[in-house]
Amino acid sequence: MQQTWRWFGPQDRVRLSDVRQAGATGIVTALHHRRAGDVWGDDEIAQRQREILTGSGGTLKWCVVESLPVSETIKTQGADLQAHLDAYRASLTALARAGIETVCYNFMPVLDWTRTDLNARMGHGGTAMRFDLATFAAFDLFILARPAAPDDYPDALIDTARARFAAMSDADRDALARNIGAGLPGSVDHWTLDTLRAALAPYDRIDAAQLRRNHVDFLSEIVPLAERLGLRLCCHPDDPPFDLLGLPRTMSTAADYAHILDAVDSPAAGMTLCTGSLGARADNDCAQMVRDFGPRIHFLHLRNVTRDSDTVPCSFFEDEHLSGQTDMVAVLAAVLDEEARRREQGRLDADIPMRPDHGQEILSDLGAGTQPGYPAVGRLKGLAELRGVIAGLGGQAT
Ligand SMILES: [Mn+2]
Repeated sequence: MQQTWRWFGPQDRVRLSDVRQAGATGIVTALHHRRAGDVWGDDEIAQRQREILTGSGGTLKWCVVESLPVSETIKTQGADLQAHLDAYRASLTALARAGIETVCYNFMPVLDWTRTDLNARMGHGGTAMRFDLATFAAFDLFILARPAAPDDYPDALIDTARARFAAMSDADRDALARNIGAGLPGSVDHWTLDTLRAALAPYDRIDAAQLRRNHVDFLSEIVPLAERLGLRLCCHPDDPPFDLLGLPRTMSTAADYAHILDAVDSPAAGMTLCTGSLGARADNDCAQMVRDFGPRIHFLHLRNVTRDSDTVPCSFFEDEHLSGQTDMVAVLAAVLDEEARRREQGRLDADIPMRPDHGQEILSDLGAGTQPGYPAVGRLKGLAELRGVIAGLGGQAT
């Protein structure tokens, strides 16, 4: 496995010199200032590569793009679809020219990763991110006031959400709306209540089956080019892996991945296996997914969650990397088996890039103002633990 680290660009308070001390050897980043649908130009890609090389004393390079965002126009097949597909292809072509081979994306409608609390206090004194279903329902029912929301929750949960909402101050309500509307980490796209309502509207006519068709259509349009360019696309799972705000989510389970990867049967169309996202469902077995989808896994996000219950949906928090309900040792053992198979087959991508996906805020992270989920010390701790497990299993983390 190659140890990588997400870096949000020059404004990231975690410096490239910190990344080196953490022991990572590759950088995961994006042109975060670009909006979904923009073309990524050669100059801007080259500038970001130079920043990484210079800032790390020539030791780190940009090895995974996370993410090249898929626009709502593509997900909903709205007006200007062809222009958005052309832009996506142009960006892929420019990335390939720059020598970058792995491109992560996701196909979540409207909302990307979603948490209700970015700084939940843990017993050890640090903080972690949390998704609380009743608090989320309070947002949906009483802040966003989505007309169909009362049909989407059981009565008991609505009662809990009503009480939760009543107990919140105006500042609490604003903070909750901001947390949910935060958009992609580091992204310039943030939702207000009005823009969120407008973005939900096209999904009145898009159910899960239609969204899957749109995803297959998108891949059918870009995968032939990705094959020619030698690129590996990898789809990140839904986070959390269940429907939100009445929107279909269709990359939440092994069956969801099997559907897409079978429909577009190319090594250029693959999976970002995120144990943190998938682990928020009790019916997802992440180690089994590594065995099932191994050859198509192009990128690994290693993180752990602890769920409040085994129901779907459920509340959960982001636990320490080895402490949650996903058996991280079993996942890493399965990944090492897959890498050994690739070496036997002579595959050039035998070292799968992985990164500690999120970390709790501990020690000097507290108050440091880093991106939610992306503190320096908490991730360093996670990476060090993962590296230790890999070594214990007889594997190698490069
Ligand atoms: Mn992830």
